[in-house]
Amino acid sequence: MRNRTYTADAEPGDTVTVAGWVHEVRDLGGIAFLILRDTSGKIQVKFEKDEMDDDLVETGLGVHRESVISVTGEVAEEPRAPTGVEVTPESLDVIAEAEAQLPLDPSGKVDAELSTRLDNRTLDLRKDEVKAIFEIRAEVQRAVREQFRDLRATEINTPKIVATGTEGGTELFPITYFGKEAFMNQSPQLFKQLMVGSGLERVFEVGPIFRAEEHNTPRHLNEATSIDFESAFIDHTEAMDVCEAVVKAGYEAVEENCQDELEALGLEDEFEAPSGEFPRLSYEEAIQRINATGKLDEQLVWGDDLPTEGEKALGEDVGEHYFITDWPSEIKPFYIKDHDDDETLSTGFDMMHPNMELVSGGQREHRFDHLVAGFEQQGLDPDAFEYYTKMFKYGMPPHAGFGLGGERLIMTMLGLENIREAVLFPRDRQRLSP
Ligand code: ATP
Ligand code: AMO
Repeated sequence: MRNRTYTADAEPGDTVTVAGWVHEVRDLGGIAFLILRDTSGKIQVKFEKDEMDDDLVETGLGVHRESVISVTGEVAEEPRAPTGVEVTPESLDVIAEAEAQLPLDPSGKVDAELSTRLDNRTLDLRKDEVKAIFEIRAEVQRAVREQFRDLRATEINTPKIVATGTEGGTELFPITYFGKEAFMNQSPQLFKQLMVGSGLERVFEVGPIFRAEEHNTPRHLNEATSIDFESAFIDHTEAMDVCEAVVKAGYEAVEENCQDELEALGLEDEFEAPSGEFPRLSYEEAIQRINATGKLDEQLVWGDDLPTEGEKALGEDVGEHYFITDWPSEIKPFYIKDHDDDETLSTGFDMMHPNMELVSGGQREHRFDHLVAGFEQQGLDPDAFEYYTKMFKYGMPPHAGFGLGGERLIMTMLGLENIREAVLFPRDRQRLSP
């Protein structure tokens, strides 16, 4: 529609054609109002029954809520209208009539279950507070990309159909690939590492990862978005610096550019970009502090992975984003490098929003012999990874990086209770369509 005006741009005195959805019709007798909604906002359309063409009034007031219409008419100032202006229609077209019964109420007056909302995402995203989540998600991704570009990283795209997994065999989705066994990729880990040895040196990717997670939880998806970074010639502490900068850039962009969206979510007063350095706790300190809270039934000992309740207790204790560093080597994957002076300690790190894990990363094992030995220690067959290991024989620089969960970042930033709210069409154990 070449001559369309967005409702937010309609100025008094203009003759406009606005197009959008019928949000509400209020018939007060002699006068009636239709509220028209488009992506920019809402506008009041006024019907004065005695002064207007009967057909126009009948069509305008008879149309079902959520139908798509266009209205042409003059804009006038009207202090009693919700936005201070209104349109008096000269003509009105019903472009796509909606059924009278809707599976959910986009005006938000009637609450709907999350599953009903997810089954009807098109209608669900007509609500300002739901649309706001995805506007914010887009802004965070834009800011994250810009931050990586400022750090001279090159955006890459790696295959999602692969021959081997990297993050634990039980979480793989197998597929058939021309009669051969293949998998949906769990992480771009090995590909991003291969690229730091290429002429690119420093890379990032924002893309899907697939995990056949064992549990259906409010913070696990079976298809998630991983924000990955990898760079030659940096160590794990520098990777942590980048990780912190990227997360802060996301928050700052939202604070700067998404005030309307924060308001739609009721977060305008409480939203705050993190300032100051994220504390860096060693794993050893972390388990001591968790034990000291007394919130776990059993005390943690060196070598234990941190249970969900432990993470929660520590998060409450620390109260801000923080890193956990120096994990025991045995609970970190084969590609993570150990400390040179203590091979029981790894350079792996996690970054926590106080409520949950957002990031894993570390310095990588770049020495061919150590890498192959690491595979064997973790019971993996180095031959299956030959496409990866062989490049470590031809000049692989020291390197480090991390993977940041895109949906967990949005979920924790906006205080969403369920990670599915941060995904348009989430994939979980029960949900394969839409
Ligand atoms: P990673 O991405 O490294 O797997 P994660 O954040 O997914 O980390 P956590 O969420 O910390 O892992 O979970 C730790 C362990 O607890 C995992 O094995 C996970 O499957 C399990 N777990 C998480 N939530 C639940 C739950 N509600 N019930 C039972 N087990 C759970
Ligand atoms: P990890 O397995 O910890 O590390 O994944 C990195 C981050 O991705 C997010 N994430 C998920 N989010 C939602 N649902 C899931 N099922 C899910 N799985 C992971 C989390 C997690 O912290 N290769 C390493 C990264 C690296 O070392 O560079 C990796 O994949 O926020």
